[in-house]
Amino acid sequence: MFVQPIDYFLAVWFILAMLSTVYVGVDQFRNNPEPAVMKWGFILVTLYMGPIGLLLYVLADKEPKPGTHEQFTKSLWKQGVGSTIHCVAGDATGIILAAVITATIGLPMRIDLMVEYVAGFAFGLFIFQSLFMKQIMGGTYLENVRSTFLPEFISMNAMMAGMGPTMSFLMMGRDMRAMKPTNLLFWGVMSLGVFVGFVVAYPVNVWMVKRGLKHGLMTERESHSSSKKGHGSGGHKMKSDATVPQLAAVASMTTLMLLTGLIVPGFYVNLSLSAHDVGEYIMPKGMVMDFNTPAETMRDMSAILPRLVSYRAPADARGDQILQPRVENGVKVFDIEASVIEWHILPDVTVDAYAFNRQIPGPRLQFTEGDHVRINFHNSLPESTTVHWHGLIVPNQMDGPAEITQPPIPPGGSYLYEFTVGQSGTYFYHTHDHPDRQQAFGLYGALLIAPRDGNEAKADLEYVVQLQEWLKREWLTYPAMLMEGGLPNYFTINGKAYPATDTIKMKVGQKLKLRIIGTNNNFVHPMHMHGGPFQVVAVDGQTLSDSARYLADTVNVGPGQRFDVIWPARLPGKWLFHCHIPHHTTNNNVEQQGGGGLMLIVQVEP
Ligand SMILES: [Cu+2]
Repeated sequence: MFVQPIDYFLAVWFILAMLSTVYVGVDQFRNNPEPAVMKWGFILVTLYMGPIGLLLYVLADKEPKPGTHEQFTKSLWKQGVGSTIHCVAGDATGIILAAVITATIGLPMRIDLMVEYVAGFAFGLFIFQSLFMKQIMGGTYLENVRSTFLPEFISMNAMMAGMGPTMSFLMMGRDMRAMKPTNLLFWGVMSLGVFVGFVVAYPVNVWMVKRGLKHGLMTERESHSSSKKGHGSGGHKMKSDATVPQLAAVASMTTLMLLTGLIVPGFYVNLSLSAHDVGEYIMPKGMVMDFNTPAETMRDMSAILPRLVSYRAPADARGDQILQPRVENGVKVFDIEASVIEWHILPDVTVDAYAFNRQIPGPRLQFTEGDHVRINFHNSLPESTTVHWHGLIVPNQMDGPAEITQPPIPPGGSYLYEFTVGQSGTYFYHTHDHPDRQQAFGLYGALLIAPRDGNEAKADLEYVVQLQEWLKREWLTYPAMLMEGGLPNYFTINGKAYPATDTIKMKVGQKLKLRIIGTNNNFVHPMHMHGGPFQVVAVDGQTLSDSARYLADTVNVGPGQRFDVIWPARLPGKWLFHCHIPHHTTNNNVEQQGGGGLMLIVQVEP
């Protein structure tokens, strides 16, 4: 619930709205001599507009001293407030009820708006104007419907001309929790919408009061009159002096305003979507969303909802932990589960992530060439997924691409991957269902296969490097991707950004083997070594022949690529291994202790 700053603001706002409403309600029934319909009008509007409703009540309606209500409420601006309150109370109640119902059953926004207009108009006309005013105005119910139709039409049009676009732009905006009545933000948008509607409807209400088309504030006292209703500012029976051309012009103008307010937002946001389509998505700032951006696009780029996190990893937790198999009838069996976790990429920076076995990167799978392996996979994510064994020759139905070789594994579902390992070298595994979203959230892990004959380039130490890009902003984690609004601001080696990355310790004369894996989604990272060149000994799991090996101090590691390199420690000191795109060695553009992101230190002792 409380995942954005606005949520805290709204909580305070609605507490104030409740207190304001209680005050207005108590004061209306204890001290204010006006008809019950106006009392309820102010109570409802204060509920919707909070302290602003209270302000209007105190400034325009609450008599300063007993017996002064008639005099106090006489001026036109206050009468206009009364007239608008009356209209807004009825219309907004209808609109809000309709909005809750249409959101719950999942109608598209543009249908929502029409239903809301009809409901608001009906509620205002048939209940607040005709029914509640009948006692005051006299006459039959039908006569009241007829006589209040035009003023209600004009006022409702203006009200919805303000409230409609407020709802369209904010509900279909960046934070689409506003689409669902179960979120505070929905009620915040309703409140703001009522306020904007009030402001837009106020001028025509002032005009209609002035021309005798509508009542403003009225006074109703019981003491002097035997007939309970009777006198107030100007009497309750009205005679309008508005001309037909004037009425036609005002009615046409407000109709035009209404149509503009309903149609124009559709040039900018997709009003064909419903609360069921996009109800809880929060989109990254800067993302391009237009009138035909599909719900699938929004789902793909939306943040992980923090309430979906099922496990918070300790700040010092490390990923890439070796997963020990159990052996069943000679088959190595590995259990892997995907779930939503919170992960520290720095001591004071967390990301919400999709993780294999609650770690980033996922657990290291170690096979030996010739092994028969079974991976018992369970999906505890809120969306479907699969696992792909990158670079391995496996039976096609074990390969992992969702929809292509297997149905996506639904939330709560499981899948058995089973194959014989015929290769050796450096590989990795990752999701193959919406990988632009899921792999960006952390679904990847190293897969290292030892050759049966032991014939591979050897070194004194080995270290696996898995690259990743993250977008963490405004307390939320979005999938980093090369789309507007999706660019990453954090970068990790093995789930940690420098200075939280490992320091590799070795001695002069020792050789270090780095297995660098492009587990990231977006960039080719030129991984560079200080302190002299390394020898590239394997590419994409394929060991190079002696004559094919080469010296370099930088390898361009693209997504999906693997490089095994051997670096001899020549001189003592702290030697850096880092990406050579300098932005990738910052943490949200900040350098900490000389860098950030894709950087680690190789500490060489004499
Ligand atoms: Cu880079």
